[in-house]
Amino acid sequence: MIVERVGERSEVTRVLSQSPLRVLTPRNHGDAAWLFLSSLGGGFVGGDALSLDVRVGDGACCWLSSQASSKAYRAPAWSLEIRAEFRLNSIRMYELFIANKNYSSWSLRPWVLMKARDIPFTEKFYRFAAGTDFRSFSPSGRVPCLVNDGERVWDSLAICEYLAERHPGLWPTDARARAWARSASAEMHSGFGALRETCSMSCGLRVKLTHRSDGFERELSRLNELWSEGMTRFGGPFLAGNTFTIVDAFFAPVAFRVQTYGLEMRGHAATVAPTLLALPAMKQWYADALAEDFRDASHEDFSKVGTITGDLRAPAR
Ligand SMILES: N[C@@H](CCC(=O)N[C@@H](CS)C(=O)NCC(=O)O)C(=O)O
Repeated sequence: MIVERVGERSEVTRVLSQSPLRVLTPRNHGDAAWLFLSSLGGGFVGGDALSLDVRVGDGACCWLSSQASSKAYRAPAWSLEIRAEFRLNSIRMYELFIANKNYSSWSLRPWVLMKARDIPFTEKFYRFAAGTDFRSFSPSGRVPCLVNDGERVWDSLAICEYLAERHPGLWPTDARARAWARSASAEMHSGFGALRETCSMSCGLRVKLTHRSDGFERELSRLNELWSEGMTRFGGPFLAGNTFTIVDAFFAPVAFRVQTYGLEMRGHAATVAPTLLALPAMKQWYADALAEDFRDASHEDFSKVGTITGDLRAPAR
């Protein structure tokens, strides 16, 4: 059983039990997580032996008990053995490896998800620069990469899915909204190539586009359609309802692109980028991006797509 601090609360982030033992985790009004031991046989009796491994992370607390109906029955001839190992503050923080906030759209996805949903992590920042080998920490040689207790997870989609298994509610709880959110995130992950190529993320720049391909126009219109659909079907203010979920994290880099390139978003789709940009987590990313006084030449050439009309970043050193 693993209990971790998530925002103001303690949450059970992993529980595995071997039949006939079951562990129930009802929601609780306070901030401790509740864990109730239960057995299919209706209670614990002499001769039963339980072995428990409980890990409680930094700042988290839990209540561990048995259900009233699963109490230990008196059996004088046999003893009931419960071996429990509690490891307190033993959970290491997630480490999230990312690159330049001004440019790294893929890094932004898990970063903003974890910030907006109060999942604590240590940021490991690496600059794009000749000689920086991302393979020293990421198997694909790309960012983002998440490290948890020695386990490495790379690719923004895999990272968000990994987090969703451990922190309830990162995908929408409503099944229809969840199916839509998964489809829209997958479409963003594997599609929108022309939009990505024409409008590479550069948070601090303002660019007037002069070259817009047919593919780009088609994708911009698809983006309008997709965002409008999310807003009208699930009622906003976020893409799949009233909570910031993984689908919003997937489109967070697009919100910066809308701002940089002045992309035309119409009707219900027009509220999405301003809502995302107003989030404290997005404001923090933006401020950090603007403060970067280092550049990567391969991300600075806009001559094929338009003209730079503004640069709000700290001067390059
Ligand atoms: N599909 C990957 C793409 C990751 C990716 O391309 N990251 C870029 C930075 S935004 C990178 O690490 N580039 C370094 C390189 O290509 O050497 C994901 O979703 O995480």
